[in-house]
Order: sequence, then structure tokens, then C-alpha cells
Amino acid sequence: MAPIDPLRKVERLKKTAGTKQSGAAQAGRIPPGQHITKKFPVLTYGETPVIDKSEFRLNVWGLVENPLELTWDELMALPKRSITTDIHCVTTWSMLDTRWTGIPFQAILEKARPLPEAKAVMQHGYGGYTTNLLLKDMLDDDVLLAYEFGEKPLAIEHGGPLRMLVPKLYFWKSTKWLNGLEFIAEDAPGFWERNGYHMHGDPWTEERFG
Ligand SMILES: Nc1nc2c(c(=O)[nH]1)N[C@H]1C(S)=C(S)[C@@H](COP(=O)(O)O)O[C@H]1N2
Ligand SMILES: [Mo]
Repeated sequence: MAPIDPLRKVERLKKTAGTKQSGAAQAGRIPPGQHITKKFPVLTYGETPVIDKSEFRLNVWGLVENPLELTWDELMALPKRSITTDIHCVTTWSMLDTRWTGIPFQAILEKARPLPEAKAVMQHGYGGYTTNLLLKDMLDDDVLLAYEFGEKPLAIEHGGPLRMLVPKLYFWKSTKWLNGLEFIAEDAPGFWERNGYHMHGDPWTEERFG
């Protein structure tokens, strides 16, 4: 499959965003310009990395008191949490009542202890994907390092073994194949943000493009 040119993709999305209608029954749960999908689409830019759990590492670094390099087993020893939530992709699909299990981001914060000057987090994925978030947007208790979807191990195409999940923002803010969390002093653009996507990405105010 030919790689998608990110800028062309953004131009195409700008034309189609907001053109699909949502069912009245679900009004209030579907952000403007979104429609419901039942089948979980796969959206990946580039190759799908295959990560063996024995090789897996999660690195946490930058403005933290205690940088971490966690193996899969060390990660699994942390507290876990299951949630049911809605997810919203900037390409206009939303999925309601998705079921996830993972480690609360809060548990990572407790171990790594960010310094007061840490204002933003750059998520990193195997393969080089990055996306930026303000730390204050990651403090909700539904922000997970997710490893199960629908009570099953997270499928590789959806980011298995581990992905970020930040349900309240567009889904590009949830890095698949997560392997790094970098705490930084100022917000800085990640991959899609450098290619035209919004720095923040709130679906309710349609922060699609920057
Ligand atoms: N590592 C990585 N994470 C990623 C992406 C990607 O290409 N690589 N795509 C993002 C985008 S644009 C979306 S919409 C969601 C898609 O997740 P899904 O494939 O599980 O639906 O993952 C996000 N996280
Ligand atoms: Mo996306």
C-alpha cells in the first residue's frame, strides 16, 4: 500500500469533516461532525511494528524526579483499571461504549513524579509516532496505558501490546505501540500536529486542524 501523504490527507479531511449526520437517539454523546461506527477501524500511518513482550520497554523521562524503564512484567505489576468509554476519530467516526483495561496514567505519575515545571507530555510509539498533550489533559482517571480491548489482549493493529488511551481527545492523541512518555516544559507539536492537526484536539469544539 502506498504511504499516505499527511498533508494531502489533511486537505481531504477538511473537505469531508462535518458533512455526516448523527442519529438523534445518540445526540449528546456524538460530537459535532461525527457519526457512529460499530466496526473498529484501523488507522495507522506507516508500518505496523511487531513487539515481543520479552523485548518490550516503556521509558519515562524528561522532567521527572524518577525516570523509568519498565519491562512488560514490571508494567503488569502496576494497578489496573477497566473503563467503558466513547472514542472519537478526527476522520469523523465515533464508537460508543468501548471497553478497555490498562494501567491508569496516574500510576505512572506516582512512580515517575513529574517536576513542577513539567507542563506537557510527548507520547512516543514504536516506529516513531509522536503526539503531544498538556499534562493537565492526562490527569482524568480514564486515561490509561491500555492492553486489553473488549476483554481481550489488544490486537496488534490497534496498538498491542500497549497503547495510550485519552478518550476525551480525538483518537490521534492516543499513541499505539506506546514505548515512551516524555515530560516537557512546553507544549510542542508531535507527528500529526506538525502536519496540520490541532495542538489540542477536543472533539466537542472540533479542534481538528491547527
Ligand atoms: N503509533 C501510532 N499511533 C497512532 C497512530 C499511528 O499511525 N501510529 N494513528 C493515530 C490515529 S490518527 C488514530 S485515529 C488512532 C487509530 O487507532 P485504531 O487504529 O486502533 O483505530 O491511533 C492513533 N495512534
Ligand atoms: Mo486519526
